[in-house]
Parts: sequence; C-alpha cells; structure tokens
Amino acid sequence: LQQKGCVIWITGLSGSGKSTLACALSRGLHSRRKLTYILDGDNVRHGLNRDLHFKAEDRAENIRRIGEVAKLFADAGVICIASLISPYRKDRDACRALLPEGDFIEVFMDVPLQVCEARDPKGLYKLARAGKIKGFTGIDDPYEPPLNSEIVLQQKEGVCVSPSDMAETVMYYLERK
Ligand code: GGZ
Repeated sequence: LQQKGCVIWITGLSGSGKSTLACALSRGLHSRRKLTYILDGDNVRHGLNRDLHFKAEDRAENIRRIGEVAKLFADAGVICIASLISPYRKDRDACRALLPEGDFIEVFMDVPLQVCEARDPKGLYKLARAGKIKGFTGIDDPYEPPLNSEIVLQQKEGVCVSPSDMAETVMYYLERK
C-alpha cells in the first residue's frame, strides 16, 4: 500500500452537505487509487453508537468513539473520512489531539442555517421548529464553528458549488501536503 493514512474530519450543520462531500471525496480518491473509509455519524449511530442519543454527553461520546476509530484507520494507512455534525469545538480538538500533527484535516462546511433549513432533506428542521425534536443543532442546540480548520467550504445563499468541486478542493490540499 503506497499511501499514508490520515483523518479528514468534516464538520457542519445537518443538511450542510457533509455526507455528500464524503461520498464525492471517497470516489475521487478511489479514482486516484487511494484507500478510504467513511465514518458517517448518522450511520455509525445505527451500530457502534446505537446506545447514544443527542444530549451533550452523548454527542461528546459519539465524537470521541468516531475519533478513536478514525485514528485506527489512519494507523492502518487508510484515508478515513469522518462526517458528523460534531458541534463542540472541545470534542473536535480532542480528536485532533489523537493524531500526529498534520494528520487531522478539519473541513468546515460553512453553510448558513437558513440554507440548511431551506434544504431540509429529511424534514428534521421542520420537526425541530415544531418542537417535535428537542435539542436540534442550530435550532435549540449550539453549533460552535471551527476557528482554525484546514479547509473552509463556503456555500452562500443562491450560489451552488458542486460536491465534486468541493472534493477537488480537498484533494488539492492533500496533494500539496
Ligand atoms: C442534530 C440530529 C438530531 C439532533 C437527529 N440534532 O442530517 P442528518 O440528520 O442525516 O444527520 C444528523 C444526524 C446527526 O448525527 P451526528 O452523529 O452527526 O451528530 S453529532 O456529531 O452531534 O453527535 C441528523 C440526525 O442525526 N439528528 N436528531 N437533535 N441532528
């Protein structure tokens, strides 16, 4: 295997495009003959993390476990793509601290709440606004935006950047390193 492992940590609100970017990035890296693995919060919550809910301690534990698993993949030489809201800075930084300097690449999906809410692909914002989901990130639970992420992908209202273009931005960063 001719590659070095690392963790690409995609953070952002629900509906900001984390999973879509993870898939596009994984596809792009495969076509460059790189081995990747996606750890998606929503999926991992069906298995390894099915005992966890959305209160702050549970999110912290969700993030911690995904960080530890991502580190194992990186140790094995895989480019591990973690996509989860990971709303708290402290928890993301703890995952960063598990890896050697430079091996944790944080990608911030900087998409305004209004845009995510307008997309509402699963109708969850609507439920949260109606009070049917409590503690929804961005509505009645906090999201702490990264201050020093390696990559910021901005999606302004009305301007659309394609997932493959976003994936290119990340791959360009990886190639330069
Ligand atoms: C935020 C929630 C919530 C609450 C369910 N708050 O966009 P989705 O639907 O498909 O992905 C979201 C997912 C969030 O799981 P994560 O593991 O990424 O979150 S965290 O990093 O904060 O632990 C969303 C859905 O679960 N979802 N309830 N209350 N998102």
